[in-house]
Amino acid sequence: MTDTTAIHKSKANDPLRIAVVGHTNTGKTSLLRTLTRDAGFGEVSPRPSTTRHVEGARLNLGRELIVELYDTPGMEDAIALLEVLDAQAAGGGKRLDGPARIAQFLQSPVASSRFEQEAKVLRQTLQSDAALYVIDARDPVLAKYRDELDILTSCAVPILPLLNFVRDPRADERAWRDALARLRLHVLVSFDTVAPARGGERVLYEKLATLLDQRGEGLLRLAVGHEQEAQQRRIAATQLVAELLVDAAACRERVDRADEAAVLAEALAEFNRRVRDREQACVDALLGLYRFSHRDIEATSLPLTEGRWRDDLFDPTTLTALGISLGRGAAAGAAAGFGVDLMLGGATLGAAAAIGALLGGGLQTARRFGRRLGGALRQKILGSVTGSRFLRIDDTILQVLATRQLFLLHALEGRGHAAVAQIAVAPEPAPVAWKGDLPAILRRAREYPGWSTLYESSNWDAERERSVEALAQVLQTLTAEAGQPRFGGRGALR
Ligand SMILES: Nc1nc2c(ncn2[C@@H]2O[C@H](COP(=O)(O)OP(=O)(O)OP(=O)(O)O)[C@@H](O)[C@H]2O)c(=O)[nH]1
Ligand SMILES: [Mg+2]
Repeated sequence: MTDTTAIHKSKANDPLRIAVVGHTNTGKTSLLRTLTRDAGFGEVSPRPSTTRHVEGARLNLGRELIVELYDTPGMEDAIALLEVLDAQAAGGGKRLDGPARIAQFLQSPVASSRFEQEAKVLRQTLQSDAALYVIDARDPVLAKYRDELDILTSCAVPILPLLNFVRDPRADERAWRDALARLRLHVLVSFDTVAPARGGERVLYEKLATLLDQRGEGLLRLAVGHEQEAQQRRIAATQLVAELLVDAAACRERVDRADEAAVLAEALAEFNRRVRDREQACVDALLGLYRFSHRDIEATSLPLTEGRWRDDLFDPTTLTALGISLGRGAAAGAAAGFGVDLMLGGATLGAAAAIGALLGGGLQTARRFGRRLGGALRQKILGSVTGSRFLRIDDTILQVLATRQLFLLHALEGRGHAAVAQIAVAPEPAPVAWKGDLPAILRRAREYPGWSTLYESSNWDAERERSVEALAQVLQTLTAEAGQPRFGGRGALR
């Protein structure tokens, strides 16, 4: 008899044990990263044989441990191993079934020498309730894969082949499906670990559950639970963006002695800094919510440098890249780095943002733009008007804020934790959060400066909460669909 006492199968109430196995470099560790939403799990690299030991990770539903996933080293020489297994079976003089053959191999000297890596994989597979066999779908169907599957099926645990890299144009899903069917593996799943399809995780767990029959019940609950978590995450994310937009739209800062250019310029600079910091806070919160970090964003295209948004929220090239055209006045303001409306005596000036240019660009710019704006307006701006003056964020900048956050949100939604390429927020074609006038909710926010947290004097009320909620709901419909968001299209903000 073969000694199988070292093999401990899980019991009915234990968490399920799933071994993640396959040829080297097919994305096994990457799969664990994505399923656990932990970008720090294990080591991932384009080099073969990166994972050298079995490493476990847990999938919980609340506090309940449902699944233990085991990452394993890649199998490297299945053809030679199969020869050894066949020779051992022939030499033993007894007809052994699959698991007994594997157990016999595990006790032989080669299992701790030449085939040490493969032995770790097989030991873990024997101890598991099922195995996910990860395939690089770009690879042609070669004999080595057939031999690997031949050996793995000998362990007598259900095997679910998982086609990885399916988003790559070289992936040949059809060829793999045919080849696997010939090996009597008819249930398989396509799952790109770097950019999993929405709902892909659910399909994976459901298919695995069918192979596990009654023991699959926990997986079905896990699938539902994780989808609910994803939905809650999306709601929380759109609330973060809605909060930012209401904060920014409502913000209005009174400027005393505004007729002094230097004072106003200083106030404008401070205002811009607060808007940028507020946007940064939203980015940080979104990254945290999705369990990503600043390393996941390309510093050049998403205007982030060293973990901070670069100071180009008000930069005309940012606006142009996002497909947002500026009115002449706003463009002039933006050119000088001030996307801010100045309200004089409570009324917004049409070309108000140009004031930023007048004041921020120094006397020379002031003269240049002042001439362009005409004498009367120039007079008005440069100090002959009495009464209150307020700074507030330009409509165009609000649109940029919304577009950037929605784009980031969309990228985070579709990103697996195995992804190594950074998010490049240089949308092509450029999405815009809305077309034309400011949406009604934000227009309304404009009327309630106390709703903003940009300056200390916040005065929140139930109406603000309702506005944030309503805005978040619109944002949810914009982000609910998979694929490229069309922010300006149907369902866009009005
Ligand atoms: N584009 C893309 N790259 C992927 C995908 N999955 C894995 N990779 C990359 O493929 C390489 C190998 O990934 P790993 O997760 O280390 O593969 P592994 O199977 O654990 O490798 P070993 O531990 O060496 O057996 C890494 O460079 C990954 O970033 C995918 O779905 N798409
Ligand atoms: Mg690995």
